[in-house]
Amino acid sequence: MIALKANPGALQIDLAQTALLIIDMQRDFMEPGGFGDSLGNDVSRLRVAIEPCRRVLRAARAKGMLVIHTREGHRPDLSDAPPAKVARGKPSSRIGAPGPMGRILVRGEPGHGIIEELAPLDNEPVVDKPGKGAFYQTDLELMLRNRRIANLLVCGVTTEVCVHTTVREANDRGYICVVLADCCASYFPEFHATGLAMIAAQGGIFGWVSSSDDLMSALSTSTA
Ligand code: TIU
Repeated sequence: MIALKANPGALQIDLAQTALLIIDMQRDFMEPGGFGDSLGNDVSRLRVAIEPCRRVLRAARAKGMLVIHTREGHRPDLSDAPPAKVARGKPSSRIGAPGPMGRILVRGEPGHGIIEELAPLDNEPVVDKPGKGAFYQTDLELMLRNRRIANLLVCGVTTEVCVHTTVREANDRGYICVVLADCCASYFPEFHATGLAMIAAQGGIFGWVSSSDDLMSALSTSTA
């Protein structure tokens, strides 16, 4: 068990029932020439989350926790990409269009891959998702159920889009979500701050918000 400082209140968490969920730390969102860039964003803004994520990932592996990575993207034939999603953005840089990291937001292309700093190990599941939420049209829930997971430590990008959507989906399914604030980032600092505030508001309407530092402190004094 660990005792974790969090907003709106401290939590007791059984690590055996806890997974680390790292959302979409892909080149497509974090490097120039990918999907995030094609939407007109300053992708350098997301890099602040890399080191905190790396620290948390290392700690989770050391504790033997289940680590699950997600990637947003589509089949090469785009059959799983809603036309309404593809139609948004400049025609020359839409989903499926060629870019410097391969076809934008397409599975198997260099841009779709998780950044090297957070590369999954062979024994860590990678969930490919066609939407913003990690539960939509994926087998994530089945994997969590099979492992008796009750709590999710959530990291990744972007705070108000894929992290938020996933936390909302998880919360409705009964999971206790703890979002690690400095392990998430947004192209819009104000959305990051407000997105986190929304999670913890109203007594934790969607979950809890903590930090990599608070997690490290809690892990260093864990009782099991
Ligand atoms: N655009 C944006 O902020 N995010 C996404 O499109 N996907 C994720 O957040 N992964």
